[in-house]
Amino acid sequence: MSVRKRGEAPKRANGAAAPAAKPVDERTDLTRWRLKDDRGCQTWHYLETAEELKQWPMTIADRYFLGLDTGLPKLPKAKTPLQACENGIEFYSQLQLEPGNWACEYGGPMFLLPGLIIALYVTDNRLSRPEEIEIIRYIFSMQNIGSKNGGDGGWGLHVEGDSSVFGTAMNYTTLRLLGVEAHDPRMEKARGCLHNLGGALYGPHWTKFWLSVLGVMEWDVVNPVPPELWLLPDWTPISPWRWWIHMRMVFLPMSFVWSKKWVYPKAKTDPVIRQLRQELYPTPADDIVWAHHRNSISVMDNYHPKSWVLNLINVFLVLIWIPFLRSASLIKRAEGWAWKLIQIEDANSDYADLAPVNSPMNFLCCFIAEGPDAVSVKRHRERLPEFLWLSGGGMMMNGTNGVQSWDTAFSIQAVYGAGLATKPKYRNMLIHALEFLEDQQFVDHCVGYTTSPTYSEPPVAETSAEAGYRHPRRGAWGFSNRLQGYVVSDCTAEALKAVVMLQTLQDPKDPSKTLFPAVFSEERQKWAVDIILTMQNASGGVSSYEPARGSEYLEFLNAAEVFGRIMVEYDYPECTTACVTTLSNFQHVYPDYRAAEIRKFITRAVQWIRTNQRSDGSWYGSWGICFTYAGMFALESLATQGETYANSERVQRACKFFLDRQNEDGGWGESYRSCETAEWCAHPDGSQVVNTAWVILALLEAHYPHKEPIARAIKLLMQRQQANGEWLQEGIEGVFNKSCMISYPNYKFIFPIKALGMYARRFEGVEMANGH
Ligand code: LAN
Repeated sequence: MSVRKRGEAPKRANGAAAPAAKPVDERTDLTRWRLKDDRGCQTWHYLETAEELKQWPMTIADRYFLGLDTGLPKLPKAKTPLQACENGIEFYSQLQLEPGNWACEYGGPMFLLPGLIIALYVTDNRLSRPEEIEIIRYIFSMQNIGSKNGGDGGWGLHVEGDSSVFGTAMNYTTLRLLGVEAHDPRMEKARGCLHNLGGALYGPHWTKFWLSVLGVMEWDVVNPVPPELWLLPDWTPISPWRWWIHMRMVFLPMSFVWSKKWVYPKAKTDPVIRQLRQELYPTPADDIVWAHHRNSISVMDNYHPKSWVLNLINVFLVLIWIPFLRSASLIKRAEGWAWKLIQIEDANSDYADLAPVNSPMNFLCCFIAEGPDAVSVKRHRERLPEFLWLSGGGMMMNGTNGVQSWDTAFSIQAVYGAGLATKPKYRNMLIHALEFLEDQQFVDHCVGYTTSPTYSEPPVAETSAEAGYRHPRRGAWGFSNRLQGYVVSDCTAEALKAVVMLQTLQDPKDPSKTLFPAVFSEERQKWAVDIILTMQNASGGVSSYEPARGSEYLEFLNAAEVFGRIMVEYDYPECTTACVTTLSNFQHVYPDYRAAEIRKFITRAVQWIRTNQRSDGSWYGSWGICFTYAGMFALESLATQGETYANSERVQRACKFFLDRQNEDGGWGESYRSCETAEWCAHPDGSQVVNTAWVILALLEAHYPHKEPIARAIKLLMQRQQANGEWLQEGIEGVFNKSCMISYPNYKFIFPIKALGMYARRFEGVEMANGH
């Protein structure tokens, strides 16, 4: 990937000298882009020369991701659900990448690119020009224009959201930093929208943070982010190590930069920054009393208003703590410890970091602490592009550095669940996927863990400062890849489940043999189980990255305004089910390993699932939209205990919840508003393939006895399938923090494939090839 320092040719002195070509209308030649997947590290490359193009041909997957014609043939029309399932696999298998994983765009949030572009800008770095051109194109393609969300010209928190100050101020700024002119009609429209919302001053905390770094705002406008909190003894109930991992890992670098009050050194002279100071506010920036606007926030951004407790704390910090008590020595100690923790995070992930919010921030911290030429800065700069993803609509920033392990585990499970894993045709694909998972399991401990007082074998959930507060990780999987290195409970469980499924599959011709190579040793499967066993909360439920470490009362300190339920870990039916079903499968294979603990884990977890059901029969989903997603998982958990429609009032209620909401056409469609409001909201576009597949799977798990409603839903999946076996993209599928949506494009393959195959086995007498 070519890296150009700002100021180098072609000359674009920060917008002072306008670029020769109009950047807004530029686009690159999509046929020159290639996705490189190096053991799960994914980057997009633009090939400049004919020679390069010859050396590196385009793959079907490249073409698919870029929205170009894949040239894949029409398949014989599916007459049965099983044939539709196989046609789906036929298409989907073409998207498997060289190392054995699946990939996809993972966009949705509209606040990620701005952090990256601002961090690069203030450190005098640039992306390559083709990347910049495609980013500009993407941001414009996500603008609310025409019929999109009222067409007011702004951007929302996420791609489908209504315009907010966060979305609009940040994306407007990004476009300007990338060279788009203020008089571009789309920018004028965006400014109008921003001013109507009150201007950038009415943005949430993260807007104020980044714009202060850029020198477009002044630090007085930012509510305090004191790194001193990291000095609190670990036993205090509000210590940051107890917060949800994403919040503490964003708070960490943010507190370092806030404490330094660091500002882009050229802010005063850079014409674009001076212009932005005029463009982002309805009144001239020089007249603004910044300190008066710490709490200014537009209604469109105020999803989770700050609590009175937090407001009080902020008053104390601003009026008393900062001016009178925050001594120089304390500041030094706090910044020093925060810096140490930042270095641990960088070391543990080879500078990839947890997510695309903290990664650019850590990059900036390294720049501030060690200067532009430091190894840390260079390595960050090299790894940041792993968050970028190119689609037909331009270049976005993914919500993580990929979906590698997660989608690959689910893909294996889909083929297995469809009863087709023994088919010779799919063998290579599955072996490849299995090998990928093998390569991605974490086999090393975190920095400082083995020498910490909390080290234990098998591991326990305890953590300590010496371990960088990390949860033990050896044997686990993350959501993306091995280098990122963060344990996720359900990613570990779903990956292990896929491994156990394949490695125990009997050869149909000779049942004394297994069909797949034993890529995983028994020991490495047991490591994964050891990790899962550390994940359970006192409630019996399971959270995402760690068991809950703090009380829900910490939500009083939620300062982000735009998200809900972010301060601590919660119990999730999705994560809980993944662990229950995996442990239960594992126990069948290794009945003696930690047997009593596994049984206890499962019993308590399923009990939690039962208590988490709402009176209308549903479960609220936190990571997919929404009741359709969680219901599928919860019913799978209950099924492991033999609790089904025939014997459980609870399961009957759950089925009724879904059947009451089935559309005329046989499908289900659920809007992301369900996540925001915690009430069922029908999708405005009607039935969605992914929601429909989830409900089919839920009803199948429930052993719902009547074929008719499920058959109608299956028909919808078959009707929506294209001649080449694919399904087309519909509404967004995923969510986090209640308010932000994120896309899972492979779900439209994974879940219909699984649903069609399972249905065929259940209702159409298709023999189960899995040896069940
Ligand atoms: C993800 C993506 C995957 C997701 C599942 C595995 C599906 C879930 O079951 C557990 C939680 C997890 C791992 C998850 C947590 C939050 C993430 C990392 C994301 C939704 C992807 C993006 C999001 C992250 C917080 C985005 C950065 C934004 C901040 C507010 C810091």
